[in-house]
Amino acid sequence: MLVQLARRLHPDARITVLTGAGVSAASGVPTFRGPNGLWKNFRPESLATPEAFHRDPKLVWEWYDWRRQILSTKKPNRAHEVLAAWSRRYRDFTLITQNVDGLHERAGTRNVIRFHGSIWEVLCSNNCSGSPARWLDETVPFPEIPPKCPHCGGLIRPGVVWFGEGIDPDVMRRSADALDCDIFLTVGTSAVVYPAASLVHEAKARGAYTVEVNVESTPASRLLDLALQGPAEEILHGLECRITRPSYT
Ligand code: BJW
Repeated sequence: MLVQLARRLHPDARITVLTGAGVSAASGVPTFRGPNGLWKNFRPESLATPEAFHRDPKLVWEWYDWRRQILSTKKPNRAHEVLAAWSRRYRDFTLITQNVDGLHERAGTRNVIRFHGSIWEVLCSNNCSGSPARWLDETVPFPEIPPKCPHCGGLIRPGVVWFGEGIDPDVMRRSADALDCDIFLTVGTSAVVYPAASLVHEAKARGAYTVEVNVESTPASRLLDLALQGPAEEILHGLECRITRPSYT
């Protein structure tokens, strides 16, 4: 299987990869769903919606501040490294990530589309005229929760996409462009959150060879051309060995 897939990943191949929380699992970042997932102990509607933020910004910020503290101690793993190497090697490579953790960027990946934003960016919830649309703030932990806008003194919010919020139109357009590819890999995502979950199906409809890498099967598995079951950090490493050393067994 990996040998045949490695052959498809030839130097002129147009490659698009969609990643989810499973890609960062080996770095020690909790996933959302599953036995040890974040939603096991926290209800999404209490924490990851605009209504939750409006109702209790302190609670929501405590959760994000806690996750930022965890993330600040984590490093990219072998899955991030392989994808970063591909982004430098292939002329036509796009990485669409649902992850907000910034680990793809820290691994040196080029052409990353952050589908659900970044936990390291913030924006003024008043949309005040004195502040940029969004800005980087890597303060860990925040000295005051909820943190305030340095310009208007109102609340700032995490630069992520919550349930019920639309995907940034420019992000949507760039992602749609990347669906015209030869190979579309979906890696470490439960494939249940839309519209991200529809991307692989659209890529297949446009003619891409579609591959899933996941430790378990998902609603997408049986609809794709190839489903590889196993940890992303191991499967992508094995694939990279076969691409760079064709005699590798
Ligand atoms: C491994 C591994 C290893 C573990 N190796 N694998 C159509 C149908 C039904 C519902 C909807 C629909 N369209 C829209 C909706 C509503 C909603 C939605 O999808 N709900 C479903 C859950 C039912 N979608 C939205 O609300 C979206 N907005 C929208 O559609 O707006 C419409 C609109 C238009 C115009 C104006 C206004 C509105 C927004 C969705 C935003 C999602 N946000 C979150 C939080 C981000 C911020 C934060 O981090 O706090 O994004 S939720 C959470 O889920 C996060 C993730 O990016 C996302 C996906 O999760 P992911 O990455 O798949 O993680 P897990 O944990 O689910 O899965 C991990 C996987 O890894 C598992 O499969 C493991 O097996 C695997 N794994 N170790 C390989 N080592």
